[in-house]
Amino acid sequence: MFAKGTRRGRGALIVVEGLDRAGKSSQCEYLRNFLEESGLSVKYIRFPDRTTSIGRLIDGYLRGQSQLDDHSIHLLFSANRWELAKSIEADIANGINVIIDRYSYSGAVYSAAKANPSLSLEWAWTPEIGLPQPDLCLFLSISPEEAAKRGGFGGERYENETMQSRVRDLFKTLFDLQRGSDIRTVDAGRSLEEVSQDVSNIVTECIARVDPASSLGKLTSF
Ligand code: Z5A
Ligand code: MG
Repeated sequence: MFAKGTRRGRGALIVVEGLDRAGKSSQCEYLRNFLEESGLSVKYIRFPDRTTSIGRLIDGYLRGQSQLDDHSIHLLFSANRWELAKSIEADIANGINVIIDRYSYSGAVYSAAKANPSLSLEWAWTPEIGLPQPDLCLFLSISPEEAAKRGGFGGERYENETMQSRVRDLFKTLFDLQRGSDIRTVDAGRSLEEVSQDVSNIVTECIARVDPASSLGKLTSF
């Protein structure tokens, strides 16, 4: 917990990642409330941000209403992050803690999971280089069996067994390549309360550790 009004300097950038139905959005909402109740300023962003003009193109693609080349849609997902990058940096500099629901890690692995020979993980990561680097990435890990208990796949593109199993492997590969990043795996197959207890503990540690005078890093190449 944080004493009200005692923190000065920059906020922390916290990313929540994971497979389909791992509970990312539920945990982001919980975390937002937890930090607000602790007296901290918080903003919650989710990617894709379907409200911008780029986001609307992505939304149409995910719903199967439009067809796009794999590279084109990949670059739109990345552009959707770049269009918010400056405002994320400004919020962090102004002392706001920013929670992001899916980020560059999802961006790279979902596109690479298509197994398109000209869209490798490295190619997919390249447009992410230079975006704000999270102070913490929480990976909510869930088995396919536990995820299935939370309801069947929805109607959106990528919501099928083959994609999800490739995505699981690629997250591992990508995280192994992230030198110097704080990536923490949380067992998300437990109750909402158990998962949120771990999430709030890890985030509390992260916020306490971030040097208020430091500047936010940038994502780098492998
Ligand atoms: N995508 C991409 O390709 N490239 C990119 O750059 C980005 C994304 C950013 C849409 O993402 C797709 O875009 C996604 C990746 C791709 N494709 N797939 N698959 P999205 O984030 O908009 O998708 P979503 O539908 O919001 O999220 P989600 O991943 O499917 O769900 P979630 O946020 O992880 O879970 P939730 O909504 O919090 O919970 C799901 C259900 O489980 C819900 O009924 C909860 O009440 C329940 N739940 C949650 N936690 C628990 C626990 N602990 N116990 C029991 N039940 C629980
Ligand atoms: Mg979600």
